[in-house]
Amino acid sequence: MSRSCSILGAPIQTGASQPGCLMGPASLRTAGLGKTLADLGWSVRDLGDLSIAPQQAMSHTNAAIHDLAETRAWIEVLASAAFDAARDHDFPIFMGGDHSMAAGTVAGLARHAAGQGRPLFILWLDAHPDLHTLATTESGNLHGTPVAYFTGEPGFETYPPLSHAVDPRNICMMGIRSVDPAEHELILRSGIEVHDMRAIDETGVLPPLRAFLERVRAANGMLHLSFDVDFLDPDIAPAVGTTVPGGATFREAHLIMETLCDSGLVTSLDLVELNPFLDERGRTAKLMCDLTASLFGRRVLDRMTRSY
Ligand code: EXY
Ligand code: MN
Ligand code: MN
Ligand code: MN
Repeated sequence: MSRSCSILGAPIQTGASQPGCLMGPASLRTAGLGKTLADLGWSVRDLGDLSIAPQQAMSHTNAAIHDLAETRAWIEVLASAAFDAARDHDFPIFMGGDHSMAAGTVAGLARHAAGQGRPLFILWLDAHPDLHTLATTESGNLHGTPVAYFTGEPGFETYPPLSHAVDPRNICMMGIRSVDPAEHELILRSGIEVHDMRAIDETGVLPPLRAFLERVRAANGMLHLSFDVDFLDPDIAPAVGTTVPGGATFREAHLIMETLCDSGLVTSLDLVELNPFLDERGRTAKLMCDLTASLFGRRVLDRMTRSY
């Protein structure tokens, strides 16, 4: 019996500075994400796109913050939808939309994992740690805050109350290369495992990834992969509003996804920050679909032996 996965769109862009992420789910569907996974033998349920009602503006003492009411509404809707999707499917996939959506998806997944009596681990592939609180963000772009929120940092009174926080020691970040001072301070005291690009240059992606996966396995953990397009080098993935030079290569990214697949430990996925308005004939969307295919079992040799 094939394993079931679901794809669910979250066309949110209020957390970002550059509009366009709201077209992310449509672009991933156009790039053939559902069919790609079905061709690999998965039963795929497309759950459509989430939406929120119009919101009354909410102010905050940090005047830089914008779209707080919309972000709060999205987090609420996403936390509930993620909990349901994790309950009903083996492998829920959440298509963004900017990375503020992970405040909702991870909150819902943490509640689901707690119900299963299992810890939730997070692999965060990103150029940024997204570790600002509402007090420390200087840009006011709330896609820079999800990790601080779902690890239970204080200062998120205007966000939905968190039912289960993620233990920061269960978070591994890879690809980091743009960190603000307040985020650096939080990294140092939180226990989050951070492998920035300098460390990846020195060790390669496999040693830290394998060590983290052994921790997940030993704890009988559930593992959520939150994949920000800007983890990748902008030369291969230009369709994102927060590009940072010196990102992961095509092969580093596929090796991570293939290793995750071989581990059998990943239980959910965010694909976030894809901005089709910045794409070049859909090549970033196609790359994200191909990387997801590597996570779901596609291998070059298999493809070569399969008759087309
Ligand atoms: N740290 C910067 C800020 O807070 O605005 C940049 C955040 C980029 C966040 C993107 C989703 O990864
Ligand atoms: Mn489940
Ligand atoms: Mn991010
Ligand atoms: Mn990022």
